[in-house]
Amino acid sequence: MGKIKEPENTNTKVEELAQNRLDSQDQYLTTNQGLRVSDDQNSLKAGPRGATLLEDFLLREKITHFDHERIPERIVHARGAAAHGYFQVYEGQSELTRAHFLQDPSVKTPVFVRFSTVAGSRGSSDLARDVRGFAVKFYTQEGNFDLVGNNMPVFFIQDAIKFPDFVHAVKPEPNNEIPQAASAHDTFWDFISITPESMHMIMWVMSDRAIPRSYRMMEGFGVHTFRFINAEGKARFVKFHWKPLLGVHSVVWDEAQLISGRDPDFHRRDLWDAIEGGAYPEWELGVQIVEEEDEHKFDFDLLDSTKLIPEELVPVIRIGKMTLNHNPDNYFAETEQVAFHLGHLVPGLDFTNDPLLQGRLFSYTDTQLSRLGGPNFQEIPINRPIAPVHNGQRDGHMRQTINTGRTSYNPNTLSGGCPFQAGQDMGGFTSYAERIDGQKVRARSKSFLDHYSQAKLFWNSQSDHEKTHLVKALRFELGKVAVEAIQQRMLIHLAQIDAQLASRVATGLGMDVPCWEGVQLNLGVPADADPADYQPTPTRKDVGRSAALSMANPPKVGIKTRQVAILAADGVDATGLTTLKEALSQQGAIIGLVAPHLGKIKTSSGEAIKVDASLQTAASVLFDAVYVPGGQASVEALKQEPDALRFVHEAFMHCKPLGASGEGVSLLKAAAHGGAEALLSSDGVITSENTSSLAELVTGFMDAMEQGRFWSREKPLP
Ligand code: HDD
Repeated sequence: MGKIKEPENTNTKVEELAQNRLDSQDQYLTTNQGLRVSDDQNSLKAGPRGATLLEDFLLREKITHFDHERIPERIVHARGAAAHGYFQVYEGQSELTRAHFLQDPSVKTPVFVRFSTVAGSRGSSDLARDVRGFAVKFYTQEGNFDLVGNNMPVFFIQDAIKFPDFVHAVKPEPNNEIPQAASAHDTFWDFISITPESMHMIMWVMSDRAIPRSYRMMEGFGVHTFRFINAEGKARFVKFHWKPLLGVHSVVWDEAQLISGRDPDFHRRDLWDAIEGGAYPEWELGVQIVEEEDEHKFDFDLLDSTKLIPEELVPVIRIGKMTLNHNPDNYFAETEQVAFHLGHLVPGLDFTNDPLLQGRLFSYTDTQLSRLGGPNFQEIPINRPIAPVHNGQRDGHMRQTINTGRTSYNPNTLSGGCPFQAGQDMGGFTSYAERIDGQKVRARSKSFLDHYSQAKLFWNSQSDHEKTHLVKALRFELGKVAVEAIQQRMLIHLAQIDAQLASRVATGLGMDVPCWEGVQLNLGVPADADPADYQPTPTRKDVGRSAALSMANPPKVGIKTRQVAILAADGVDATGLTTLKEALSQQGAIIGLVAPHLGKIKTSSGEAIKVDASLQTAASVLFDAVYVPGGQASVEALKQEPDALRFVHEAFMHCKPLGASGEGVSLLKAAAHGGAEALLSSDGVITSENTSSLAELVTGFMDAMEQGRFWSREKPLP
């Protein structure tokens, strides 16, 4: 992949990290003490065949360090990939907030962004059906601000005290540690089936949002309601959104499962390659603003993280743009050691009383203490703010800073009172003076009890194919559940969301939808509470639709970075291939020439061209579209390859654009399972046996690529 644009070196954080980089090119091998090593291949022995000597400090240092290379993986979000970049606001937001990084459009605030899956281990597949983490660290001039969000705007639970239960339920089951990175098992659905507050999130996780095409093509959400506070002290509620400029795209479940085998690093590789190739991913930062006096005007509670604010009620205003333009130098040093925390905040922002948010405020620093080994994790280069750090905190494991002077307390006179406290006018953080007056209770607000209306809103807002995918996902997940009572309870919940949804899922399970009457749902009501106070309220009648919740109509943004497989063998039509490659490259698409073997193939004009992948190393699931150029010998050779026929068939099944010219059309016919004519007349299959109209054909193929997928090919699902 060639560079489209030179990487911009505009990132002050990346520059700051330079002092910690180490390049060993043209250097001697040394110990950690700087001693040059003469033999790194043999340990010190009593004779060439004798025992190894305890004295061998070279051996011991090397092995000791190796023995301690691993740190605990994150308890959730263990698998991730990250990149550096910058954020710029479009225009000053002083009316909304006094946050410095949101004032001046000329300021480029460095960011480090880590994307992740939630349930799987560090080595699990990128393509698990799961929520994706979307954590952004802004290195602002006022200190670090971490926006630790997901690619879904709501969450499974309303109160942080349920988080360990939720995570234990979704993680591999503790007796046999099965299954890895999957929610399709009994403990997850057992928990969910008695946790009605999860139903809205379940709709999102069973939708294709849970299997993104790329990290670059996901939305991000801060989830909670936060506060913006301006210089006059006026506060407003705010919800944060990230809108990808490439639109929101997903793969289909069958494809996701195949990718997990073919390339478990699919998302990680995609992000890396895009940045290396200069196709920098971009997101706009959007905000939904609610005036404090409007807090109670919604039929849901702004403090409830299982609810979103429909964009039709409060529009998303796009206030700035984030660009990722620099890959990390070292995965462990940066991506693994980065520590995010909602409590990393800057003036102009503040929390709300969302009970999920409040609990998170405890968890994130706490977890770093064991994950990164002590209280000095903020000194690790990737976590260091670019703003100066001065305080009386001292010592602890692995302290790096050499604090000078006698005082590490405040107030003091010996250091003239330094470091000084900063008032608000000097950039000091002050908490929003929210009035709080309440009895100490363990309770859930009744305003949190409508668990089904927004789940229905999501279902209503999906297009037909999205609904079908959601039904299929539930059939898959619940189909993997062994205990029938769990499946029944889930069907009861689904029926509260939509009768058709429940009956379609039930058909797949070979069950009937049980009626609610007489079924005892244990909803986890506290021991001495009145169960009546915890019953979900019925789904609202007036639930409409919200276009923003569907992925069906992504913006037309061209085909830049879209991957095209060209299937060819010796004798491929030289003119056809050149026309296609030139047109695709001009639009920024990435081409992979896939042939029966690696090395080179000869075109019809005798030119030897390099093959990018063989039919053994590639698969259609790693591409967005497939094209078969003409050339009698080439196509005849491909027809003899079952892998080539599968390549085409799979791409067709996954509703991807297929193109073929000249003799290439006959490969498509040979690969058709449901009849050649049906395949050729399907949407998104662009073919012409007549090579004189090649340019037109290629344009049609690229239009199809821009459209993405052709869902009309899917078999209707009862
Ligand atoms: Fe969390 C990591 C996002 C609820 C406790 N969380 C973590 C990461 C993301 C989120 C993106 C990975 C950060 C990284 O890349 O290093 N978490 C969320 C969102 C939530 C949420 C959007 C709900 C709105 N989380 C949540 C709760 C708790 C935690 C309720 C605990 C009470 N989360 C953690 C953690 C993790 C974490 C255990 C594991 C690794 C880490 O923090 O650094 O503290």
